[in-house]
Amino acid sequence: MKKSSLILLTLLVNFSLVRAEPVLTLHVEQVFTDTSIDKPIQLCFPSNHPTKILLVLQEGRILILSKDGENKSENVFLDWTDRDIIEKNFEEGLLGLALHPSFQENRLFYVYHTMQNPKRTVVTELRTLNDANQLILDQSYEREIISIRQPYWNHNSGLPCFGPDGYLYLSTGDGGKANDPNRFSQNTFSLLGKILRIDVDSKDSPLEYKIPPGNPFIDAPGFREEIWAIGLRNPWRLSWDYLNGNLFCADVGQHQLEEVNLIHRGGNYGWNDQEGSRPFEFKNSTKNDSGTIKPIFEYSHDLGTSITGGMVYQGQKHRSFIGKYIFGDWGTGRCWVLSMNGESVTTQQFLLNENMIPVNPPQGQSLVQSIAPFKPVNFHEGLDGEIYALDWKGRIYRSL
Ligand SMILES: [Ca+2]
Ligand SMILES: [Ca+2]
Repeated sequence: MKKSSLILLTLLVNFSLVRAEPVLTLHVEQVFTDTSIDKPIQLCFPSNHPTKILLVLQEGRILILSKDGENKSENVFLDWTDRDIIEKNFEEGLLGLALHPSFQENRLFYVYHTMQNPKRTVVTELRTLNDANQLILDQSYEREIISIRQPYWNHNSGLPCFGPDGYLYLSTGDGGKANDPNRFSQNTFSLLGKILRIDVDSKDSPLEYKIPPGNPFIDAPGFREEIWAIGLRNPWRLSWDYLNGNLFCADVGQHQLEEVNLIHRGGNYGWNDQEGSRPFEFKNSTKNDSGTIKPIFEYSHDLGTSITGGMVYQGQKHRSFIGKYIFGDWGTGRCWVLSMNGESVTTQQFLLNENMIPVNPPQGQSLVQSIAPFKPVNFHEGLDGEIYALDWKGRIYRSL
């Protein structure tokens, strides 16, 4: 394995916080340097194939990486680059993959992706061939689970995940454009700007899924019953802390604040009446913020411009990270680690970017001009407890 680009990431204590923790360090290296990677979105770690890692590329392909070996010949698992999935390749494309909780037995998995003509986002169920030794897509099988019409090319969100309850959670963006002009996020007839929860193991015809019992708006007039929570803008990356049952959701802000939220059943997360904990600057409703759920953590646009949600580390290898939420900012490359006590953040610590440069822009310089060598798009924990970080610019880092 190549060990070029050995990088040291150092966590600094932010002294403005309640409690200082010992300085933590995490050493990482760039891996899979012999694979051509463009706009990586996600890694997936099938537990029945521990030596293989699936790499989702936004362009419409999924590659199989050999965990420890060389990857000189590209092993393509899925290739949809000939399908009409992308008009603008900034936020459209293949946006997430979730293995079924029983993937080992039923071989099912779910991709979340855009489609064109008409513009929409879709969850498609796929499966692998019945071969315990290999990971091969069954080209004969495909089932469209849900399709959501998209008014604009941006804010499609992505990265669905299964909850500990076995249901599929999906985070959808507000449909796009600035300001959520149609107020989809607060419109309970719309599936845009929401967290959805659906049961993909059953069908309630004509749906290709079932509304799980316990969804908060069953039989509520004026509500789509798929809705689990409302008021999100572009919630990139849902992830579970399985130990505490917390569902983390980062929500990308517009001009002011980037949010980390804990998603509660039936909750309203504010957009587009609030951006973070503040009233939205172009708010056009008279609603006050009572009843909306504030972020557990937020940062303003002097630190970042587009939050990338991460994951709570639940492995054993890097013990000082256990139970902490690791995430970053796509715009500036800055990364954070939050320590939690139940549902509260007790400390935040910064991670320097890969060049050991603090990513605060110089005074008077816009963030667009600032140095952002690392564009975090996802964080993962491997089966072996290693921490992975994906750089949208085509690099994958793994802890040592
Ligand atoms: Ca959209
Ligand atoms: Ca919010």
